[in-house]
Amino acid sequence: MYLGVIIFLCSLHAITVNALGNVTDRLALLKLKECIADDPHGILMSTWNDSIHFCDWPGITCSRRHGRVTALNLRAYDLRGSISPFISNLTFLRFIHLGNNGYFGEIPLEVGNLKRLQHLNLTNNMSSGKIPVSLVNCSELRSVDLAKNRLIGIIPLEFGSLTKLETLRISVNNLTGDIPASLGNLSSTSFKTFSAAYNNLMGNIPDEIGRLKICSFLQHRAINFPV
Ligand SMILES: *[C@@H]1O[C@H](CO)[C@@H](O)[C@H](O)[C@H]1NC(C)=O
Ligand SMILES: *[C@@H]1O[C@H](CO)[C@@H](O)[C@H](O)[C@H]1NC(C)=O
Ligand SMILES: *[C@@H]1O[C@H](CO)[C@@H](O)[C@H](O)[C@H]1NC(C)=O
Ligand SMILES: *[C@@H]1O[C@H](CO)[C@@H](O)[C@H](O)[C@H]1NC(C)=O
Ligand SMILES: *[C@@H]1O[C@H](CO)[C@@H](O)[C@H](O)[C@H]1NC(C)=O
Ligand SMILES: *[C@@H]1O[C@H](CO)[C@@H](O)[C@H](O)[C@H]1NC(C)=O
Ligand SMILES: *[C@@H]1O[C@H](CO)[C@@H](O)[C@H](O)[C@H]1NC(C)=O
Ligand SMILES: CC(=O)N[C@H]1CO[C@H](CO)[C@@H](O)[C@@H]1O
Repeated sequence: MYLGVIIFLCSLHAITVNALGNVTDRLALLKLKECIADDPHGILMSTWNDSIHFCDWPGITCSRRHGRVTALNLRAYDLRGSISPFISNLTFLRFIHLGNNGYFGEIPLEVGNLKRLQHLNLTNNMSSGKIPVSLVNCSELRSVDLAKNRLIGIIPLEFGSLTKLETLRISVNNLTGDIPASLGNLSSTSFKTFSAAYNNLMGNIPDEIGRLKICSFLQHRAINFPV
């Protein structure tokens, strides 16, 4: 009798989570669409509508189990607009690829709420402002590619605590300051690729980073490789 009640409550809970979750996901995607000012190929404007389920919209992948959005892949759609902070409501998101578009404005700090995020690729856009420190809360991150944008400020030293990070590409931006020594702590984990060329970085390259297999500092000012 007790067991039956528990099973009933659990399945009720699962249904509620899904019912609320998929409604939140749909709303978040519509908010992302609202922030697109120009969609020259009409990809979002003419296909992201309720005639088909959002899991079947171009660029969207959902998990079979929960019917929640796990990947957002809008690469090279020539979209121009900003990234809505509502992106953080896609709580099952593991993969974001918005590369080769015209995204401008700041990367919303709310992205830091995406606890399952593993890959973030915003390469070749016009994102400005600072790299949000909140990304350190995405502890599952494997790759972060912010290359070819207009980012300013420093490389957050907190990135040294992203223990699953394999790739960090921040080349071709307008970043300043030092390459944080804390990144050296990653070299003993799975960290393999670090690319920071074409910025306004200064100072020494920490020994540990200099020993990484793939490492690019081309055009790094005041290069001072450790011997
Ligand atoms: C959300 O999930 C519930 C329960 O599985 C389902 O009845 C409903 O149609 C779904 N709504 C959307 C927009 O997917
Ligand atoms: C809604 O999207 C479908 C494809 O997903 C498209 O064929 C249809 O024309 C769209 N409807 C409107 C009103 O844009
Ligand atoms: C979704 O995201 C927005 C912006 O970050 C936030 O204001 C809102 O409370 C979030 N939650 C839901 C359920 O929409
Ligand atoms: C990380 O998340 C915690 C808990 O939600 C929050 O208090 C903290 O401010 C976040 N850190 C950053 C750098 O945003
Ligand atoms: C990001 O996307 C670009 C373009 O699709 C690709 O060349 C690059 O390898 C990606 N970055 C990572 C870290 O996967
Ligand atoms: C980069 O920043 C410097 C110093 O703030 C500024 O003088 C320069 O114009 C910027 N370059 C680009 C390409 O934004
Ligand atoms: C590296 O990690 C250790 C142990 O967590 C910590 O004490 C140390 O301060 C870190 N080094 C840097 C440069 O952040
Ligand atoms: C389509 C578009 O505007 N892409 C831009 C993305 O950002 C890079 C770097 O800022 C530009 O070179 C691209 O033209």
